[in-house]
Amino acid sequence: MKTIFKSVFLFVLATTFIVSCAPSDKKGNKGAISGNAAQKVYVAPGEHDSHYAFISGGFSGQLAVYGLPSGRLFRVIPVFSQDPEKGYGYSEETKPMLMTSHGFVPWGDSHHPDISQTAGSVDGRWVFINENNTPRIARISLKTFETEEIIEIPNSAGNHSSSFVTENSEYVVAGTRFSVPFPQRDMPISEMKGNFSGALSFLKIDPETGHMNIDFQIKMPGFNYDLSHPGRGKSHGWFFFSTYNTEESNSLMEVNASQNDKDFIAAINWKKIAEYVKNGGGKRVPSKYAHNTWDDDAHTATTKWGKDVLVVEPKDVPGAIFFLPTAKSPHGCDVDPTGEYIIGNGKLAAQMTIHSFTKMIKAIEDKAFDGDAYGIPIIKFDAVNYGTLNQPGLGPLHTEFDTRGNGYTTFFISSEVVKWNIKDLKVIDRHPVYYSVGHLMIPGGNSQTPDDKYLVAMNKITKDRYLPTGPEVCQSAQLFDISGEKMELLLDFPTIGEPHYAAGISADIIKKNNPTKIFRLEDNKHPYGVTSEAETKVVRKGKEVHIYMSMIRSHFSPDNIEGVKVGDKVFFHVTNLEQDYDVPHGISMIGANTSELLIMPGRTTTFTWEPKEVGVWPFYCTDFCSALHQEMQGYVRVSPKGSNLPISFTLDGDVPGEEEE
Ligand code: RUQ
Ligand code: CUA
Repeated sequence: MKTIFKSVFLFVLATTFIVSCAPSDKKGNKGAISGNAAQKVYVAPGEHDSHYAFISGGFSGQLAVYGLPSGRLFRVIPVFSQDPEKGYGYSEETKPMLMTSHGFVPWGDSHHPDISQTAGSVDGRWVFINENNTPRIARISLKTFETEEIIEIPNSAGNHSSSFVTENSEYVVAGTRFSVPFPQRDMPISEMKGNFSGALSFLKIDPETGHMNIDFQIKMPGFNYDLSHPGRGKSHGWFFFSTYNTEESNSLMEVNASQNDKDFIAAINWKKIAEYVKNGGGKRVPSKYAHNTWDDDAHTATTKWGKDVLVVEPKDVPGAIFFLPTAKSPHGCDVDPTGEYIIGNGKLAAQMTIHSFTKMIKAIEDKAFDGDAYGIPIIKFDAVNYGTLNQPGLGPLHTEFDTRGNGYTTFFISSEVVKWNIKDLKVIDRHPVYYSVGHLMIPGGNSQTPDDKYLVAMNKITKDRYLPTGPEVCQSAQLFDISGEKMELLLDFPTIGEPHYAAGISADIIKKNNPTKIFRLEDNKHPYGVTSEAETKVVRKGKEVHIYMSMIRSHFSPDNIEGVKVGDKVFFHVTNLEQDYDVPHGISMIGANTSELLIMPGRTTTFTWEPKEVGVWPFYCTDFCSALHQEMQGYVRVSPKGSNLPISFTLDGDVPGEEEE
């Protein structure tokens, strides 16, 4: 009996998926584009897009920057994965960014970018993004478009319900998707139930620098914590996390974690817990984690090790944590701009659950509870539920909002975006997407003030939408104009990796942040930096050879180096003496087991080279920087191991910095 149920269930899931990808294509594929769509996305040569979209790369581990409405890709910001294009994770300076308690981890799975907020609106200072696999949160500066900080989340696994930011950037959160032994220990997997925990971590953000610190971790029951969003406006001070696998099963999850008709949204009064912690509550538990920060003056990252975290047991803070019953294995957990409605998208349910914050507060006052789970009160469904949206589509995942009281929800299985009115729970419009949409994004859609002209749907499957490129076609985004009653499809554009989520903002806000354009050499605080060619030199320290090199259009100094031997470890510390933005130079060395370096103006960056063979080996600039870029090159002479040829270095036959005779 059990096996029959299982196979029927799997069959239903499999068929709905196939259906989702095929026939909806015919309709609306071409016809959906109205006559002036091209005009609406056309950004004339030399003109700027009106919005930035920061789209996560999923399994690429990075964050890509696009313009809206053009859909043009401007930059891929390396975050959790090595990037040979920029030397990120290869240069000695950036390697510490990828350090974790498991050692150097060269890859990550980036999911949900969220822009910092001030007074309930996106402020364009930083983007936060979570890493799912080896739990981490990164902070990217929108002044430099570079990753400035990565902090590891201990006692956690599959950091999925992350990295969402409260309305004044007080906190950014991380919630574990997989429950695990807390602290980790050797135990039978079959004894999971009741013995694993789910850590929900609250990281404080420094309002000036953006620096993150783990303020506290809540040790929740061993469910899966899938997604989360902060309360806002009237519900500011609360955070909501969707859960699934309240069954606490550990195998064949597609069946065993889909038994309960309702799972929960966990409502967390973080203000109350922060207060409790401030007054000495909680217990410090040993936990090792890496905290990597980038120093923009020394152009170098360093790793500090966290040794413990403050752990809060729910039972110790009564009145701070509640469960809201929500239809079957909810995925997305979204809060509307007013903060009143909390939406749980039960991906396996025929309905979406809309809870009311006002009702929730009243239910808590009235103690309208339906028992508890591990001591956490479960609020009666009717006491908290505002209503349900019945059969709006198949497989609801995520919801974003406009300022006119509408929600926009993605449906993975039926491949569509549905627009609905939150107050009267009526569907207003639906539009097919191509295909199998996951997230969607409205710029500022996570705030009190969505900038609601555009909507971007991010799709998992593209099939016939682009020229074929072998067994996989890129994933893609689709841009809609949502300013009218009906959604209007304007554009398809391909994305890097898997676009798990995005954050959007008006370009003016970021331009106002005045990205730095001049990089003064005096500001270079790198210990191996030089401020002029006269300071360049080569120094032997035992088997290490340190080259203090400079680069400027169109040569290196020094450019001829001798006295290096097989068995040496050569450090190229290379300073770009250009001071104007957009003038990087690159460098690469034949046979180096690392990437090239792309060095920004005013910066010093280091790579290492361990020559294996004697000879005269060239290096060159990898970025076409000037008319004489092809002349930007040099040689290193490598002598045998036992050679006693001393180190020497020249530029045009002279030692840099020494007076000519
Ligand atoms: S989760 S669809 Cu990280 Cu929905 Cu991607
Ligand atoms: Cu410097 Cu090419």
